[in-house]
Amino acid sequence: MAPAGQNLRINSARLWDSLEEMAKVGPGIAGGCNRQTLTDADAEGRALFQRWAEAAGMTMGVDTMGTMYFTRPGTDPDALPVYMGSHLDTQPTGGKYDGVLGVLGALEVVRSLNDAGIRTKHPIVIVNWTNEEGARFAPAMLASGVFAGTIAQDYAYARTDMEGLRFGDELKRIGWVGDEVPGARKMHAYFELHIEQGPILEAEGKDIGVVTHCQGLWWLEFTLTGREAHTGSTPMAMRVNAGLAMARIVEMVQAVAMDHQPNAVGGVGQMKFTPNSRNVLPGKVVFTVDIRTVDQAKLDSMRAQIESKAAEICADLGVGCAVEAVGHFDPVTFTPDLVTKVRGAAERLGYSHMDIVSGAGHDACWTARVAPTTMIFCPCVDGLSHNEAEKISPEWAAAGTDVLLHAALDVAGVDHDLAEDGHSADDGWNEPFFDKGAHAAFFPLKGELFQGSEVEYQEWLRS
Ligand code: HGY
Ligand code: MN
Ligand code: MN
Repeated sequence: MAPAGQNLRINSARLWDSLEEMAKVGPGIAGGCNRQTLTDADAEGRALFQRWAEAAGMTMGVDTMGTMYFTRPGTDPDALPVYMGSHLDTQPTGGKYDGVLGVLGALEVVRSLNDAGIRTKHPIVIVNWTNEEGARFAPAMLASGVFAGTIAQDYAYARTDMEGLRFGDELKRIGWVGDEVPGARKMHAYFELHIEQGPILEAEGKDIGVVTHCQGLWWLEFTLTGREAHTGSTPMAMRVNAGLAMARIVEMVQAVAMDHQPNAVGGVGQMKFTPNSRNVLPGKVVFTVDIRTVDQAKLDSMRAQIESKAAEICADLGVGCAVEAVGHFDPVTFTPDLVTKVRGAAERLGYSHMDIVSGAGHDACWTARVAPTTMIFCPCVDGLSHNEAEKISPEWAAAGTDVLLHAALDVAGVDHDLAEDGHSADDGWNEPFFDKGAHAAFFPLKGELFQGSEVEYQEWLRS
């Protein structure tokens, strides 16, 4: 007989409805999303998710970085929880699925377990990490970095956006400063479902990416200092042109990345001219170079070459050059045992799959430092992401979430499948039962969870 719960599938229509509902919060201008971290839209998305998770019988905890944790009790209160999640914040011109699929896919797992009346030995916790994107406040994966102990919270709170607003002040303004110490929670395992954000799975015709590694990353913020001068009346020989230096550095970054092929990338996505007036040569140019590769030696070599060549370019032009690393993590190897669980779940479920390295960074890159961790990918159309036209299919979303469900069940342990007692979600049965161990009552088909003593539970039943 298949292990308990093995015939379970998530409710694909309900998952898709949740994705579409969340996408209405902080809409973009071209069909995607602009729900940047710590904005009012982010606050609205957090509140919506809290309502959904609490309706699924989960209880919320929040840490001082605003990261949200929702717990579904297990039957063994001493067992460390199995965590799963991702992020609800988006790029300014983001898609509907980057990060969101991982958070709402985890919710769908819990909803499906509730429907089926399945209790797990280990508790299950869903996580929404604050500021994964790093678009408004660098670096990316900020809250998970604080959780993993690799970024100091004071540093995080002091980060400012392009308008000079501080992370700590904005978190307070939207009312999501929690009381938990980041990292105090211990994880039995962490799973992150995410869209691939690249073209490989779709091109190979695969439903599931079994993620084995993630590229390492440097974000090098350059501040070039020129001399503000009239673009019309300043002779070419008299210019101290920070804009020209920036252009040469961008070209050089492209060349360095190409010299480190295969499997290395480099580019610039953000720059700021000051005073940014069309007829004034910039006095200051600030931009961030983003370089990535899964090979540690290459990552270090690219950084060293870019910094030394940039200094030469600026010296040639008499432009001041300062550089600060504002984001970094080394290449990540995910936990082989969990990778095997993901691969096994895909196989049992009959989904085509392939091993893959993540090009993008994820919160899992930091949790991998403190707990057994792995990721599950689903394809995305043309590999497009960080673009409002980001697209996945309901089938891909469902397949990835089914694999999340079964890989997590493999680790969390099915302690009791009420279906074995002849009950199922179809017969409308919703006889509650009280779990002495978990101190939790369970209303399987309503997804409600009462937590308290048996006496309180009896009173609750009579209420
Ligand atoms: O930059 C990244 O890879 C992620 O989207 N934050
Ligand atoms: Mn993401
Ligand atoms: Mn992203």
